[in-house]
Amino acid sequence: MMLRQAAQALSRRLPTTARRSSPSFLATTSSVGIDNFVLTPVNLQSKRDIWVWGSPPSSSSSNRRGFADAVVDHEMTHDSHWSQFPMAPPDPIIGLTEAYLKDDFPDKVNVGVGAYRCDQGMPFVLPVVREAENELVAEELDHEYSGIAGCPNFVDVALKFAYGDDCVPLKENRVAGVQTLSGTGGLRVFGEVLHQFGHKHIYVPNPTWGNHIPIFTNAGLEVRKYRYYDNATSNLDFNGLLDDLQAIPEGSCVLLHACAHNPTGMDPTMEQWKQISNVAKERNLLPFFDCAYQGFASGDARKDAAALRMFVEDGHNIALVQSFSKNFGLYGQRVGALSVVADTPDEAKRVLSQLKVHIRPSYSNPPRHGARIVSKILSSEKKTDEFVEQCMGMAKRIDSMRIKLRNTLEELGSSRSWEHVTKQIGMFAYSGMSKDEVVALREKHHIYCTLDGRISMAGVTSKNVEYIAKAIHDVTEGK
Ligand code: KET
Repeated sequence: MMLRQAAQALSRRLPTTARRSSPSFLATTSSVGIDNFVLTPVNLQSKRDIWVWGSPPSSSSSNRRGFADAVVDHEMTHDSHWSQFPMAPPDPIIGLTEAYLKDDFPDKVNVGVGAYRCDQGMPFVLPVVREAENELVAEELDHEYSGIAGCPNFVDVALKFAYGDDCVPLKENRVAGVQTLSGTGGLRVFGEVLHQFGHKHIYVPNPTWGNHIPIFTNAGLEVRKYRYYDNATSNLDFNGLLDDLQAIPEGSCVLLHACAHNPTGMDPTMEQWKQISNVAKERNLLPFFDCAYQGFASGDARKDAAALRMFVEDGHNIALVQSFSKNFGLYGQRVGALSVVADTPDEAKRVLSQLKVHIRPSYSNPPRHGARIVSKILSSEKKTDEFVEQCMGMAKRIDSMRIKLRNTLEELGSSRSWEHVTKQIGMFAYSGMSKDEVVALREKHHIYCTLDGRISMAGVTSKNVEYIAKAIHDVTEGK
């Protein structure tokens, strides 16, 4: 019998008065037993009695504690198991959507989460995604479990999408790949596998996507930071970045944003990537690419993979997590992939086996529908071209909103420079607003963005851009 079940069974055997009434009553009760074990009350003075589970106690109370094989906390004054649960804070990104939905102000704006909206402010389904979906419905497919590693065709096309058709390790069958629960799930699986195979820490840029830190911490890794962005100049701190990478312990895993860095929107140039690749080589670092915005950086999904492709050409055995949330607009379908470049096909097989061993007790196998959609699109040249064009359309709309936001702020006579808004790429504008300004924006103007001043440009539209610019001007002017 499981310990907790046994404890509950024993608890039910106590007289109701003992379960519900004051600890002083319990002081008179002795041990009760089941299945040759006993559950004995100790620490009877406090409201919260501790029941010690194990072999029979001796008379002294210190020995009573000593014999314990395990300790079961039993709240005697409540029936609920959850009474000790404190309220957790809302998520810094998803929590904003929750707050936004509760706000009844008619002109409220959600520029928190990175989720694309069309110019009418509505969620957007790519026409090519709709088309693929309709075809899938007509095919009347079954809903059997997928394999632990997901849909093989999806993994195949997803890897080609990122690494390119000409990728040598792909051709040599030495890339281990699995379908994951989108980018987040892939990051978590690989974090846990790293930890299991001896990594104690992981290096992430400062700043980085907020969720990287709890993902890797919960995977058992210590999260350390390398310099990335200079707030004073609203630019990449490239010297700081290189210095920090040069100083970190050899063999460490370094997380890199493949393109459209979140939250800053500032990517290294290809020359700078080359220097990062060289340092990674010298220090034998493990480059781990998080690729969540392939298509949103340059507007061309193929070009946005240039940095990771260069690392592979340079001979790095990289790990890569891909998300299909933003570029394919499949947010809620949870479509992603995790892949690891190995030295040999045999090594790749062994890595794959470990990824699978890890996935099976976590969530068994990934969902099918979204992977089928991506698979259908990327297996067809025509549909892939349509996708590239439609993805480009999203990136262009975002770019036009960057220009409009910056121009409006300048027209309003802002004394700050907003040049970085148009220099940055991807979904976000890292505005440089302070926490107080962000809070004022929310409280006074019902505009929801993250506390670090990140604005999801994907939520800015022709209709709300002026309202947003005026509100930003209001909370920042004169400071
Ligand atoms: N990596 C990065 C860099 C990233 O910005 C996100 C999502 C993810 C991975 C994970 O996405 P997934 O849907 O699990 O594939 N970022 C946006 C959404 C979120 O916070 O969940 C965001 O920053 O708003």
